[in-house]
Amino acid sequence: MVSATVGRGAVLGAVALSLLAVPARAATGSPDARATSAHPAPDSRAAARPAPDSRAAAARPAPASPAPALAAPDTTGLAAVLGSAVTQGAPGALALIDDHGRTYQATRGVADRATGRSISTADRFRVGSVTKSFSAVVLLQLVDEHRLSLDAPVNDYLPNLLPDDRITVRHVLSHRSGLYDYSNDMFADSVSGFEAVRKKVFTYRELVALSLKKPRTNAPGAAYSYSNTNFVVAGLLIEKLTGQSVKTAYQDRIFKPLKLSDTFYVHPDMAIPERFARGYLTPDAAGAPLVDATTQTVSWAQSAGAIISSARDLDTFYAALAGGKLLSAGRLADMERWTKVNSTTGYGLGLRRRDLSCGVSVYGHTGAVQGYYTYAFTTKDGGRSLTAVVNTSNNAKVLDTLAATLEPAFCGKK
Ligand code: REY
Repeated sequence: MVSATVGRGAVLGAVALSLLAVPARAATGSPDARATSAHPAPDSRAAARPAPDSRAAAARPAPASPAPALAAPDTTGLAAVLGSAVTQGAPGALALIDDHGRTYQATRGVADRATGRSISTADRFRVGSVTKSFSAVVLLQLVDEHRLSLDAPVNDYLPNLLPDDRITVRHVLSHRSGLYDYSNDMFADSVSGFEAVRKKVFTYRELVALSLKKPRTNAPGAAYSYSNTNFVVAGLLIEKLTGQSVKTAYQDRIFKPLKLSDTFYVHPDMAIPERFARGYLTPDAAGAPLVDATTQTVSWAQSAGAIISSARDLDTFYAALAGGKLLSAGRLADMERWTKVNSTTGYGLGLRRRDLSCGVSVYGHTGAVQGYYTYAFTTKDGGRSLTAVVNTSNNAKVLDTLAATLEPAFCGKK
């Protein structure tokens, strides 16, 4: 189903409406859902955003070179991509675009295989490594507050934590530390690996110790090598510098100021607060039944991947970040200094950049945690955001398909 509506407050209403009224239109490939929406109120986003505080007022980045004009989202194309994900084995798929306060949504399949409840864009889910953007924002706020220096060694703040004093905070946040990703070994067999940690509670230092059993992947700063260990170190830094849990830091610095009412950090609790899509891990053995992975501590990831959120909240988060509401212009520029990952992808500090076929680049993160894949990206100015989610993981075809939501969302019809 596809639908569009205007203004943040109307989203939930539109979900209910789309469940009742839209499937036939979506299924028959009838005209783009935008045609049915009311006139967009240009300032509806502004009304729904948190009131600017002093940080925000000081923080708006200087306007960069104008971004290319965006084509209207292709909601029919977006819904077709979600349909492919379901055909490839995802129980359900959802996408929510916020374009300057006007929302477009598409859903396919179910949130719960037992009850058959249709998935909804209002459903909460585990965001996986999208959490890394939240952790980076907290640390960059601490840089703004002169409590942390990006080019200082991690060991200056956490004496003797790492075996190499040359590893800096910037190396860690850009995945250039060379710290081995302990999760590679943990999930070598996907289902038994998951079941072994589903209920476990790790300390950050235990996770770092797992990483340090293996040689570093590169000298500090020498290469990009994605590793959850880096964002476990980020969690340790947050707790050391703030004297608070990461939960409190996320809440006080991001969730509450942005009024992210669907966003939680419940570690080590195992449940997702209502209401949520159940997540199903795809076993490695072809044809084996999906494993309901919804309930877990996510202690293996914590500050690298344990946040729970919704599409609306992730759209709001990245729009606020890109719009200068969370960081000073200088720190946002630090976050957007790119290490090349491949020809169309860069990694900043807890932030990915994807270059699309239409010349538009988008900024956000991807997430993979047992049962859920997430894509959450926004434009340079935060004007248009997309969150797309499937409630399965360990399915490479579905992950590739989910990546294909970016083109219809930001480039429009082909
Ligand atoms: C962890 C394994 C992937 C997921 C990971 N996720 O590092 C971080 C991220 C937090 O980038 C698991 N894969 C799956 C396997 C592969 O078990 N054998 O797909 O559910 O979001």
